[in-house]
Amino acid sequence: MKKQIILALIAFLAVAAPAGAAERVVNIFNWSDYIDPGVLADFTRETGIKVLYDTYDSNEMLEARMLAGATGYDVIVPSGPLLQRLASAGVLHTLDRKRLTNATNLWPEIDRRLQLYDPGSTHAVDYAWFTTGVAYNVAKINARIGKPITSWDQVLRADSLKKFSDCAVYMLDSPEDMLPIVLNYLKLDPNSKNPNDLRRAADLLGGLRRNVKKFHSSEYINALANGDICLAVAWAGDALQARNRAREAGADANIAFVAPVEGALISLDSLAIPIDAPHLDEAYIFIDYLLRPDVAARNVRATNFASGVLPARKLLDPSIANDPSIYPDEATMRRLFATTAPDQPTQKLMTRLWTMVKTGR
Ligand code: N2P
Repeated sequence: MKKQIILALIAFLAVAAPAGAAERVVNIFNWSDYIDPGVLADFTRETGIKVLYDTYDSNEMLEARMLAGATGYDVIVPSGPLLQRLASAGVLHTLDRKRLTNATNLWPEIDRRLQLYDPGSTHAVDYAWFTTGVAYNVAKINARIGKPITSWDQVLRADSLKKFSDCAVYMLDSPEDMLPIVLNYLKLDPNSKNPNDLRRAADLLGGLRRNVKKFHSSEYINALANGDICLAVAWAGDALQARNRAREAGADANIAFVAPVEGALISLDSLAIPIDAPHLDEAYIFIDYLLRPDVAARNVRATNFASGVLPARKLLDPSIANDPSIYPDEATMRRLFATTAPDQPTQKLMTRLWTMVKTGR
């Protein structure tokens, strides 16, 4: 009898033990087209931690999830203004930098810029940074206006934009990108929270609606690469991904990206941990892995977004490390502007204006 119990116990343990040694996982919620998939596979190979990976293409999507609570996510990637809102709402874990041994690789200048949103860098580290400009099909634009895109004037004036509507234009579905760009174009403060300024910017964009095929923040990569559209207001790395996809497919679409002369928005996306992250240890291990220079360099190669990890740059081919669309030169740097989070009433106004821009109502 005793022997039977012991045998049963052994059998039970043999079955239960592997399940009991709970599989380690980390739940990641990141922007689409924002990582080298090989990095995720290697992370699991090296650490034994399985990655569950979900994507989004707007801060609004991430914010809605976060405000609904209990996301189950361990690492999220908010842009600056959303980082600012989430940190002040108290829904982010306070980082223990001692647990991020690779944080010493962070680029001091980029870290400083991130502190505009997260004073003291207590809730986040930079993942990537980039400008928002114009991506276009060189041949199709040249056929229509006989020159390249250099100025926002060519995109934000209805009579100019109209010249491209037959080959199709996309704009980002992102009020936090589009409104500041237009404010700057109108020679207003790009960071203005003045309702009248915001209304003027929205009116201008609303006036362009009939020449915009779609407001969307991720489809333009393939649409440009396939030649389905000829121009998009675009995030730098995504524009270059479109260029590379076209090249790899042997398509004749030659895609260029420009940060226009009037100046462009600089944005930073950060790595943060929700306060109720179910796998805190794994979240730290994952973030620390992304801060490894070789890993960060792989992500730059795959995404064409500059990394906040400074030594990664030295590991890149000069064609990437010295591409001013990825790592802007000094002159471009001076023409870049950043924005901060609007307060809640202003955010509401921006959301309402954005619906009007897209629908006319
Ligand atoms: C990646 C887009 C990330 C830039 N496709 C917007 N935060």
